[in-house]
Amino acid sequence: MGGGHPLRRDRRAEDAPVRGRRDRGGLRAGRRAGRDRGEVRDVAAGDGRQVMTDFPGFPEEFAERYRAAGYWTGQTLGDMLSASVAAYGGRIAVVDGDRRWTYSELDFRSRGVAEGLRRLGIERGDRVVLQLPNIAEFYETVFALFRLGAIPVFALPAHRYSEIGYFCRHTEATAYIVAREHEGYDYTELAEQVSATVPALRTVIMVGEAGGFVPFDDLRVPPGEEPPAPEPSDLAFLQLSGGSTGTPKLIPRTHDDYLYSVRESARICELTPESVYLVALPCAHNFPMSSPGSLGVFYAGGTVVLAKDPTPGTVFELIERERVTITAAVPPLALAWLAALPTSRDLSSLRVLQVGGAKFGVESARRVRPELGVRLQQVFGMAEGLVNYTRYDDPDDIVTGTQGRPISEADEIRILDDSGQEVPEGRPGHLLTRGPYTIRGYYRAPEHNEEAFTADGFYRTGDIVSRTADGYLVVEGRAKEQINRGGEKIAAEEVENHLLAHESVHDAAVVPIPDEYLGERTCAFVIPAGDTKPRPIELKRFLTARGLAAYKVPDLVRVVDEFPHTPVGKVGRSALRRAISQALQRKDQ
Ligand code: OOB
Repeated sequence: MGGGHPLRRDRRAEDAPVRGRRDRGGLRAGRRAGRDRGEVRDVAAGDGRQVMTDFPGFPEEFAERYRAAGYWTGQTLGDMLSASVAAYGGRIAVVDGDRRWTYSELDFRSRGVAEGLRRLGIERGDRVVLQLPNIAEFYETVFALFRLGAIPVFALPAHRYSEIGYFCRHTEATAYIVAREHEGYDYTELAEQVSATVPALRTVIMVGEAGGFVPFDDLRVPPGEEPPAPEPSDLAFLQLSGGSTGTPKLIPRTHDDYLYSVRESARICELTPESVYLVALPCAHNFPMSSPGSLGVFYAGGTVVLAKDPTPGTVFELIERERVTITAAVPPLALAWLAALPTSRDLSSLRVLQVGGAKFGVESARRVRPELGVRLQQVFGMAEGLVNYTRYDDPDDIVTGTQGRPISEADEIRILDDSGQEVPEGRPGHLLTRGPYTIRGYYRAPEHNEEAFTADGFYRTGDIVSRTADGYLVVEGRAKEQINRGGEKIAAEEVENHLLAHESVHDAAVVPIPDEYLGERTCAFVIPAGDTKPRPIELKRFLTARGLAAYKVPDLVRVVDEFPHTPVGKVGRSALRRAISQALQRKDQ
């Protein structure tokens, strides 16, 4: 909802209570009226209150420019699938175990599921939290939601009540779609908890043994009448931000902007109908979804193969069986695959290994071609937008030593020092970006948007980078309070808030510690509230019991008497990082 409107910034708007269903008619009417003319206008709620729009869209001046340049083509993601069905209908689109769906079948199925969802009362603009592992139902559902104009909220299988409950509440989701079981975890209890505590949620749909929930199979009805198509400038879905704040941020992507990044990614990665892409990472993540990922493959008419887990055994077997040509990994995964070589499996079909999500060290990068016999492509991207690739014809030192250059000549890059001045070439600075597929603000987060975006719409990525003379970016570090645990992002403040909820914790600071394999792990420093020191194991169990995803539970917990402070009185995080790294080094020696 709300694409195309700058955010109103007055307090009244921010204080307005979150809207319920009854307001939507008014909002939609307002949006429709305003969108085409691109006006800045207030949107009236059904009961006459003034409400804010859900997120700041692209200003009309920019939208016009992006359309005129041909970046935005006026297609929706549903149109994209339709075009591929017309061109490649009989080819295999998705492989999941023994299931092989052609483009026509995927399309037919998704139209059926769209009708099934419609019969359950899910309609255009509704938010639907989607938490599925790497199974074909994921694409069936995503395209069904796109066709309906309903908004998928892409949760990861690792999320638990803390995250899922929040996504449902924050987006006022009307439905939650989840698989019964994944990697030994039964989602029933989580689904029960969510449905008991989120009032707006009307439906829980479960893939597999559904118990008291709506079985996914019930959605599989014959396709109904084609629902009215969403506008290309509409919100298509909400993606998750790694974040650095207390609550996860949701990223509003439109059909127009996302499709541009998908098309260009497919072109840069030279995808064709012969391409076979293996999804080893969680399918809902931005990297395997659009860089070029499954959507890039669907655009090009190729085949998406789903791996149920990313272990070398599973992955190598699928590469051999399906003649996979390209796949994507985060650095620890790439290293695990390299470590499993040599293999008796035939990997000769593989042409490209993409690595991204976290910094791939130059020494590791140099191993890819000689050991795996494939081209390496580094990918430095973010769900907020900007994606950088090394190109296939780049010389080796660029491919191994940089994180690539932007997709588009319209990606505006600024690298600034602490005082906001541009840094000279080759010097590290804060990366800010603006462009045809980078958001202008998070979903329902007006205050945070004031900090995360400049007044002229640049996104402050929180990454520290330098730029080569040829415009390639090298990731040098990070200014945001985030831990990048092998590509999985953890916001320090989110974990700190959970720790602070423990009665024996007076204060908490969560920092990264260097890790040879994951790049970083997480260490929580806590100051006890009274005389009894909380035990680390007890705190970890506490976080798990609060429903925090396992990857966010700190690897180490240190109980201390006080924190170092910076001259201005902030917690000295770098001093804490140094202290824990030194202590661990001493232990290793
Ligand atoms: C990808 O997206 P997110 O949203 O999970 O995380 C974005 C952040 C970046 O701001 C940066 O801090 C880090 O992840 N990052 C990298 C990196 N790729 C991402 N840091 C160093 N080197 C890299 N190659 O992670 C993502 C989205 C689309 C494509 C690829 C990755």
